[in-house]
Amino acid sequence: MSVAETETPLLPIHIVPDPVLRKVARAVTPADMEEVRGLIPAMFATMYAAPGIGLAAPQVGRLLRLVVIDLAPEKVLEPIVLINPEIIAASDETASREEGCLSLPEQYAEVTRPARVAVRYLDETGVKKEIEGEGLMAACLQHEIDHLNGVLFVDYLSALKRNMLLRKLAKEQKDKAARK
Ligand code: K2U
Ligand code: ZN
Repeated sequence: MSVAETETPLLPIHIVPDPVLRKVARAVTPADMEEVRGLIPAMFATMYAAPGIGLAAPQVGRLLRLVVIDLAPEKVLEPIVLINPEIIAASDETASREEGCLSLPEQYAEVTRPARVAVRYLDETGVKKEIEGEGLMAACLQHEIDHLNGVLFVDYLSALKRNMLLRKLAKEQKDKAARK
């Protein structure tokens, strides 16, 4: 653990139905970069501690188009910072996988998405990058960019399944608060 990591404070992860999770985040501008440089290590520390493999700024209450991803938190760390990410291509072929979300703790459901995506973004130094993802990376890129548009994985479920999952989450959050 570097000094920075030990001193990086964890950020509170907002939980559904917090309205911040349903808002559209605004693009990061050069004026935001000082705040973003502070937010990035705190978001990575928060994501690794959860644990998770992705985290979007709206999940920690900041409506900025900023995402951090690391698919291999337990092996060699491969941290990726995506500023103002946009999907520029998506395959017609789809893939289904069980998804979770740090903002809907302990809730899982199968989600079908394009199997491969290409994403254009700025990295933490403001350099334009492009990344292609398939498998778990494709799902994670789409899941995180959805967060920037106020979209959650439950939105891809039938109304019946979505409402069952949201009711179960609300009950579990209520029971948890009662145990405190
Ligand atoms: O809430 C989040 O955005 C973190 C998500 C990222 C994610 C969801 C579905 C599919 C890919 C990525 C997860 O909760 S991180 C937890 C996790 C860990 C390993 C595999 C899948 C999900
Ligand atoms: Zn999520």
